[in-house]
Amino acid sequence: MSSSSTIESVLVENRVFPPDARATEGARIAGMAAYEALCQRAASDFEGFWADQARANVVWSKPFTRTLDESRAPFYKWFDDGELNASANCLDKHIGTPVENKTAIVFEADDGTVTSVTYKELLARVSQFANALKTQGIAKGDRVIIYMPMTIEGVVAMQACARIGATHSVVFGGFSAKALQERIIDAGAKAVVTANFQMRGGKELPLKAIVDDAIALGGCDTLQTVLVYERTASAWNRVEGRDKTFTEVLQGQSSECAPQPVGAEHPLFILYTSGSTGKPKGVQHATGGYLLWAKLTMDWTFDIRPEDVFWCTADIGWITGHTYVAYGPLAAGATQVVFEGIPTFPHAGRFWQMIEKHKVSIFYTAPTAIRSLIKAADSDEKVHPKNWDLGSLRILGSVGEPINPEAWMWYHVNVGREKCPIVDTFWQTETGGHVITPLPGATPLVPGSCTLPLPGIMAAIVDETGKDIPNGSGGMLVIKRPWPSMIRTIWNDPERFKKSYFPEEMGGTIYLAGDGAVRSADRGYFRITGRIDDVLNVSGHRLGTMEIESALVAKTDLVAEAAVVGRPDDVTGEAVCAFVVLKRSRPTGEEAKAIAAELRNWVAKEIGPIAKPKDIRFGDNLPKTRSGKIMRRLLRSIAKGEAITQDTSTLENPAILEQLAQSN
Ligand code: 6R9
Repeated sequence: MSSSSTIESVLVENRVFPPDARATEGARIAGMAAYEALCQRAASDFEGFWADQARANVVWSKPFTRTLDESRAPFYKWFDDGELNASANCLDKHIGTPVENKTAIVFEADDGTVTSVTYKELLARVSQFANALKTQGIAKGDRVIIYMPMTIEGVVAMQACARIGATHSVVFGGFSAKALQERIIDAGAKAVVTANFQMRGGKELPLKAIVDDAIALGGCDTLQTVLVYERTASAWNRVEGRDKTFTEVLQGQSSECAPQPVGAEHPLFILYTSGSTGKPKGVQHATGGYLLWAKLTMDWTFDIRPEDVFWCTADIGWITGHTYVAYGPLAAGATQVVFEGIPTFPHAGRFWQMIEKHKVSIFYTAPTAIRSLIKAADSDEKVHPKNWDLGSLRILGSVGEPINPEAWMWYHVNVGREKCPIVDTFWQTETGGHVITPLPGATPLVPGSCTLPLPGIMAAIVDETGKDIPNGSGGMLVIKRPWPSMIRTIWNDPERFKKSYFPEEMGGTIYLAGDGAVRSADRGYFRITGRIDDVLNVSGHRLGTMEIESALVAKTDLVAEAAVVGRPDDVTGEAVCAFVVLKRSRPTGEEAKAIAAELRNWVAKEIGPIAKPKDIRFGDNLPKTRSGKIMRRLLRSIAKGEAITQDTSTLENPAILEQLAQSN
């Protein structure tokens, strides 16, 4: 089978792929009985189970005596009288072991240039940068924004913050000045670490200039320093007194820096993610539980072995790049590939070429990337994975959104050559790491299903009142007991934390994931059906519909009202569709196209290019109920091109539906 079109479409998925001998042999969790034994242990001695894991997987500078504190639930605390340092757990731990001279990171730049560092070298670089941060007045508890491209330096900056106990907040390099400014202010950041430019797809894109724009928007009162990594030789504008280059601050710094021990609950990082209101949430993670999870899931989900070459394609600006680039692989002592560029440059066979070149054995990417590479391979044989030797691969992973069975099968056949288990890992920024996922040496796989919860994760599907729903019927995904790497709070907003994740109607202590799910009648396997709130998933990136609406109406000279919904898209999973009412009359034809283009660019400027609406439709108004609520379910049908079959009797202005369906 060479193309996606030859793979039959499946309505009801009943293919099962049991783990083969290659995956089971020597696996940490070999076979379902081993998995069930762990689940059993967690169920019968929950705290004892986690205490054992935390002792076995984390190096504590001061051992903990309390495992779980539920006295202020849902503000759970884990291992809270213990002390550790996350960077020491990723680097120092390996010194004096065979890992110290092992390659930690193989970095492939956008243009194909390869550089690498050993664990020992990485420790020296992190320590030097940590000393530089200290010289700049950054201390334990301070917040540092990292706005960096995918580089070794980006990982170094994160690790260096962890080393001195500063809390980092990485902002994805595709976010706009406005989004960056909001995060600098909300986090109360003292420093921004950035690069002059980033290289993507052969293009040099500014980063430092966007930092300048963000600061110029005002309000960044806590900010004192901007540290600039000179990624390229191109000139950039320096603000005297505030901006310093890496070379300047690293000059003369010692490559030794004792790791600062912090309490287990000390905030390791804040990562902003979209929620169901216009304002992104600063998801706060604790050092101890998070680090445990990063290490443990490398062992459990990827069954990582000393000879593996691990490659997670996610950017460090997302949670996947935190747990499975900046922390997990290092805590596991693995060799990993870090890639600066994009999957389609200089050609859409780049991923396959890199797997061959670096002998990658564990490859972890997103369904949207797979789907776009299927499309590319279908139209150009030369970039099909069959052109490369992918024999080094042992395990494949998927993350970020549901993977459709067709894409799963293509990945399995053409990339995994029918030999590699695919771990379809369900998790979220808030969960810190995998929570529902197959185990490569144990779980029989079903395409499109993330299968079963990890041991100790009490996942369930319930109705609005928290009552369990039987297998075979859809409901809301929850996790009934806390787990070590869960979100601790929303930075600066504990009330929103409680409201968003721990609904009163369910008792106030059960974690609500925000996704719909269904368990299969036969195996009890979970299948995620998508978000149940106003969050879209475009190419695996979370976008709040409210965020995009706020951005649109912020164009006050033009836009009166806007409603944003998602519609299914072959490549990106979901696409953003905006319905807009202008302050002037409804445009048509060329004029509508020009205004739509203007609005797209505006959204890119306000949030980032990833949030640009794919469709913009103009109406004289929007479908509303008599009480003035926008009827989004109707807009969703229109966006999909479906006939309206829903009840429209509560609609104030039914004629608008026709207009919106026609306009484009
Ligand atoms: C890790 C990450 C979280 C949302 C989540 C869900 C979707 C992630 C998935 C998946 C189905 C999977 N999601 N993994 N849906 N199957 N394997 O992506 O975090 O950016 O916070 O997004 O992504 O909808 O709620 P984040």
